[in-house]
Order: sequence, then C-alpha cells, then structure tokens
Amino acid sequence: MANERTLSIIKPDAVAKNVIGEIESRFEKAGLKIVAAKMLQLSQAQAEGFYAEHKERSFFGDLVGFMTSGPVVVQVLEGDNAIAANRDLMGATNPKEAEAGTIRADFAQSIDANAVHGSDSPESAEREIAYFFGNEEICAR
Ligand code: IDP
Repeated sequence: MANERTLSIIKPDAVAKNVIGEIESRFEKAGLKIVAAKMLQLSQAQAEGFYAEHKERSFFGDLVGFMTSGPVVVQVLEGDNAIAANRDLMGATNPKEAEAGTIRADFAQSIDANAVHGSDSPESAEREIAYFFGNEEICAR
C-alpha cells in the first residue's frame, strides 16, 4: 500500500460544535498520523484561493462565506492510502447521503456545513498541503 499524505480541514461548523478532538481521534484510530496541524481564521482571499476550482459554481459565494465564518483546523494526515482512507472516514459530501458512522453522518447538518474537507487525489493533496504548510511545518514521525 502507498504511504501518502493528505490535507484535512475541520470546518467552522465542527469547530463551533467543539468536536475537534472527536474528529482527530477518528483519524488516529484509523491509523492515520497527524504530521502537521494548526487552527486558522481563513481570510476571504485564502478561502477563495483554496476553492478556486469551484469559482464558477453557484454555491461558491456561500462556500467562501461559510469557510470564513469561524476558525478551522487544518492538518496533514499521513498513512497507507491516506487520501482514500480519509475520504472513507469523512463520508459523502451531502451528510444525508453519508454512511452511518462517518464523520459527516455524525457531525454535519447539511451540504453547506459538512464538518470536514479532505483532498480527493494525489494532485490535490500536494497542492492543498502546500497551500497551508511549508515543508518545515510538517514533521516526520
Ligand atoms: P468534497 O468536500 O466532498 O470534496 P466538493 O465537491 O469538492 O466536495 O465540494 C467542496 C465543498 O463545496 C463541499 O464540501 C461542500 O461544502 C460544498 N458544496 C459542494 N456541492 C455543493 C452544493 O451543491 N451546494 C452547496 N455546497 C456545496
């Protein structure tokens, strides 16, 4: 299996619900290691840049508004097939369609406020990790 890194974000709704620890615990219990982490208040420009691929979508303004509505926790997860493993833990984008026991099924209310982000490919993981972390902020473990 491939040892990978992926970018995870605990979004403002989950931070406001005070479930940061419960979500981080799911990563650890699944065997993923947190190799970098920080809490941030995203600026509008940071949120727009992060979600640039969605800028033509009808929900882009709402997405940026939501992502800047309160602090987020960004982390780099490392482990076997970390990108897919994190997506499995997260569940479907729309929490109403997310499998029972996934983070979104348990902690998200709606497709707009869906608790977590996770990179969806090796290319996006590389871009997204570099968006938030310098190499010196990622720790070998
Ligand atoms: P993902 O977060 O599961 O990878 P993407 O399709 O990359 O899903 O969408 C990014 C984020 O944009 C979603 O997590 C969600 O918050 C928001 N989003 C996606 N589709 C919709 C929609 O149809 N309405 C409102 N928000 C959406």
